[in-house]
Amino acid sequence: MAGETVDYYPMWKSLDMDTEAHDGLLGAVGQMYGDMFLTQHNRPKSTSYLDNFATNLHSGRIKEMLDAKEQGRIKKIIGSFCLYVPEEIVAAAGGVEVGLCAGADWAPEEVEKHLPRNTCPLIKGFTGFKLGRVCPYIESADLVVGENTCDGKKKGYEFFATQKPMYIMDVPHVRTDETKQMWRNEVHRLAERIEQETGQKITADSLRRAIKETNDKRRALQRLGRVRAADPTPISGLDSLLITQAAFMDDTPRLTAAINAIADECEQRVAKGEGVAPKGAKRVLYTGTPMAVPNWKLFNIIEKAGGVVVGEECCTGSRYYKDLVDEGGETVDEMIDNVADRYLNIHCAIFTPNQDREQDVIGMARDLHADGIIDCSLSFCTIYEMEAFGMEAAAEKAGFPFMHVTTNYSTEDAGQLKTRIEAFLEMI
Ligand code: BJ8
Repeated sequence: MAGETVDYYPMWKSLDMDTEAHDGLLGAVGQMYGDMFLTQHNRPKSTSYLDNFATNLHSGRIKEMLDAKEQGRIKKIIGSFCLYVPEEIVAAAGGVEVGLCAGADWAPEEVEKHLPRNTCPLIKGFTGFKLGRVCPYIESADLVVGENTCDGKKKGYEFFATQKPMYIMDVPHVRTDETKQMWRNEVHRLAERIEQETGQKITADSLRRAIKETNDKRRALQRLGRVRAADPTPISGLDSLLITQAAFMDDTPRLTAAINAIADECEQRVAKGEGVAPKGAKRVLYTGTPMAVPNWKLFNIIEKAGGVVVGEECCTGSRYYKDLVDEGGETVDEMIDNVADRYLNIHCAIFTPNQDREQDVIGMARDLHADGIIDCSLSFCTIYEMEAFGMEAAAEKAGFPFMHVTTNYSTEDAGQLKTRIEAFLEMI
């Protein structure tokens, strides 16, 4: 995946990365990308943007951000691992927020010197990427904003903070008038911390612009989400997943334009009855834990087995784009409150009760004409594993066949998953 014309090694070395290990990572991910994405048939032509994005993920995109920082066009790079960290606030203070590497296993022996073996792969993943020095996003981040969401992350960040400068947000776990106010205060505190980091004050203009730009990205994703209701569906789940994954890493206005171009092409394909899978292919709604790059395993198995993923209710899916920030505020304080209110409505399993997530899933399954629901938890993610029972009952009540899967980042269970998914697709 390294760029062809520019030598990125000096940049990676300047970030103190282990370039030899990183070469191994890029080789493996490049191979996986080729096997999973480039073997798909009838992709919309405009998805070539995604191939380019993937090629530049650890090279051109990092250089672009570092160059922008050197030239003063962005002040700081702020890393995060969670949907509750508002990118509008970071952008309004002159920074850029990026999602950090967490989608693969790396340096497990090193990780297990600091974290229990039975820890969620996402948490072990980011710890390993840091200890192995193979993630240019982590290495180029000036500050990492964590959050007290699940117990694993909360405690995992205590070790991560020994490796990188961190700031932790306190996310409520229930929704009441009190916690709404507490969360608003928390987002105001984040704004102050980011201003301090970037040395740039958030103004009404800069925040209004950041809200509008991010809303435009979410609007483009909503548009793309809607075209997937068609049968045949114009774009694969794999490509759609990658587009949402890109939303955490790519330049916002450029990505928004690319998503709109993909949505344009998809709308034309729908009008012509063209699809990525044949009409009548079994339609799956995904729900569960997020899938960070390069965790494409499950979608690849579903789609190679002849199914098509038509929507994803997760943080690398609809939860990222379904709600917009109210664009109506006048003062910085009002706008920060609007940002906070939008983020408090993310239906993550850390909240209790969390029936709203069930309603989201059933609503999406209906709107997107899903034939069945696959709910997936990363191993040792207690909260999503717990919610799987209620989700199954909700799916049953609404008449949707349902399957729960627990998996991790290894390929060891790929054969078993394939067998189960083929049987599920057969049955629905
Ligand atoms: S808003 S889903 S990104 S917390 S899979 S690390 S929950 S043990 S990632 Fe998440 Fe924010 Fe919620 Fe979304 Fe813990 Fe579960 Fe691991 Fe998870």
